[in-house]
Amino acid sequence: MMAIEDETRIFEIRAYKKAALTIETLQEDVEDIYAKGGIKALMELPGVGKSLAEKIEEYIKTGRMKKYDDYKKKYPIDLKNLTQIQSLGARKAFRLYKSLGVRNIGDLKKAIGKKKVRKLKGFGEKSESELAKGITMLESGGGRMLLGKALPEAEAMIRKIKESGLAERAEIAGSTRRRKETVGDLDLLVITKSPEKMSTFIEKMREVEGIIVKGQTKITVRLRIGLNCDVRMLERKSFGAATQYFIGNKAHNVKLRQIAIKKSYKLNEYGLFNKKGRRVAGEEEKEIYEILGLQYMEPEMREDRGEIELAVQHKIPKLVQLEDICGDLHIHTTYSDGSDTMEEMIKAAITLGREYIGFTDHSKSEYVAKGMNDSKFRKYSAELDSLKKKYEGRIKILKSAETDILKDGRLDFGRKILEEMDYVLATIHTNLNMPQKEMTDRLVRCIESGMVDMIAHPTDRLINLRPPLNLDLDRVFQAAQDNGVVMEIDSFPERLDLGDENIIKAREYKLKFAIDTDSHRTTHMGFMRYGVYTAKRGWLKKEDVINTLRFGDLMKHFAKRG
Ligand code: DGT
Ligand code: CA
Ligand code: CA
Repeated sequence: MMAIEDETRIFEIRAYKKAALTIETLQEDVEDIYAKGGIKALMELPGVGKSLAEKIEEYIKTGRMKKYDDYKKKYPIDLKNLTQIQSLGARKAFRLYKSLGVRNIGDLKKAIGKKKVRKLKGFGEKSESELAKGITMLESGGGRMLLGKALPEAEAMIRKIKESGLAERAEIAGSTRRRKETVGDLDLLVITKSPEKMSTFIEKMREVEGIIVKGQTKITVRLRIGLNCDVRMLERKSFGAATQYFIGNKAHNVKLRQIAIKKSYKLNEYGLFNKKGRRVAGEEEKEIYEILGLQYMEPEMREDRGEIELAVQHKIPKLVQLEDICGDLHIHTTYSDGSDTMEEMIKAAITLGREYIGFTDHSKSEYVAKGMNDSKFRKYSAELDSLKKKYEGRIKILKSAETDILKDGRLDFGRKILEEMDYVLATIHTNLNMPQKEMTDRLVRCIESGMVDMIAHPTDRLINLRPPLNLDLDRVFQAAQDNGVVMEIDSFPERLDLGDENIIKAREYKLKFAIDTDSHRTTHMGFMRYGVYTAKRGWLKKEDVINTLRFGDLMKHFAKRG
């Protein structure tokens, strides 16, 4: 709202954003910090000065913030939801409000239906249809939340439940445990001797907005982040069976139960029972698979995509793990649209124990991301060279750039610059609406050029926001196999690209993958785990992923390609 009112207050706006980010990424709840140290403790937080600390205090004390309320009165627009629509920023939303009275997505749909938006200055027919597409995408998300948002919430709740002293054990189940890219609701399982007290504890958790249903051993609540959460309270002797059942998915469970029946057992969420009705397993999940003669598999595989058949033959692959990852090959800095410097990113990578880090700021065509022209690349390159020396022995630094693939499949940088790079990362960022044949030709031509090593987020989709590029992926993967070009698994929670289903498709080809974070600030480096989860859901092994290679072997891989 500040931006709508006066663009020139950029520094003030930035201060708010910075403070918001600090609070969002705190290890401790800001209310606890305030309770312990008052306004002084707030002012010690990075980016929080006196005036912001006072506003935070006002909010903690009263649940309101006058400045915000005043703005809200002045601009009664549901900016939060409207700006979720791809291609709609705050200023544009304000123009829609001023000229058409659009306050929310419903109003916007009506205005589009009456073809009013296209008549506005600066909008036109094309942007009207873009907005309509954006709304459809948003709504087809069906209220499913990104794993990157749901999982940290579930983990925080589990931590608090454990700390309550009321639980012997607490675990995440459901799609969140299977690490599906989006989740419909959270499922938590708790062993407790006092379900009633546990229920009351859950009700009072700060994360909880209200109760939906409350039974003796199950409570369903609405979370403030906009998600439902089922918490089931169990006894120790059936915890494993419940874990197996509620991790799911449903189709996997149905198959497992059929196997149990064939072997004269009965399987349900309470345990595995023999013909006489005696419980033969139930406390641990692993026992159930074992007694049924199946090899155990991690939850990421349990989607009924052939894993049970493999488990019968004891041929479950050994999946790649987060600990196998040695480095990160997709990193942005202040040289393009990142918000931290090279050196800040390097230090963060060292803290995470990475053996190497590859820098990939944008090239010039990506002007929205402040991409580098040739002369800026020279500076970037020189700074990388000096940092390589400075950090010798602590971390290996690789030089690259996220180079735009132009409409005709050529790259945005010339040969001379490309040759300076340790590897070339390329991607499509512009002209996203080409028909399938042209789009595929464009990417395949690039892959066949011999100039690239890796394609970043190959489909360019944004989950719930933007559909994937219209590509014939079989042709893309075939070309990648023939030319030894690596496909990226981008770990950014909104991207996860390639996603699990496309990885499964890609596995039919002899391809290598790289799991990268695409970090735009130091805190993004922790997203690596989401890429690994996605790779596991695609059944990838360590050998399939090039950044599990130690630095020397990785360099040999790139050197072989010339
Ligand atoms: P979601 O919430 O849509 O992201 O997906 P899930 O997998 O978390 O599904 P949810 O929350 O409805 O149920 C959690 C698990 O409980 C599910 O993965 C498998 C199990 N489950 C639920 N309903 C049934 C059922 O009717 N039969 C069987 N065998 N299992 C079920
Ligand atoms: Ca669920
Ligand atoms: Ca559920």
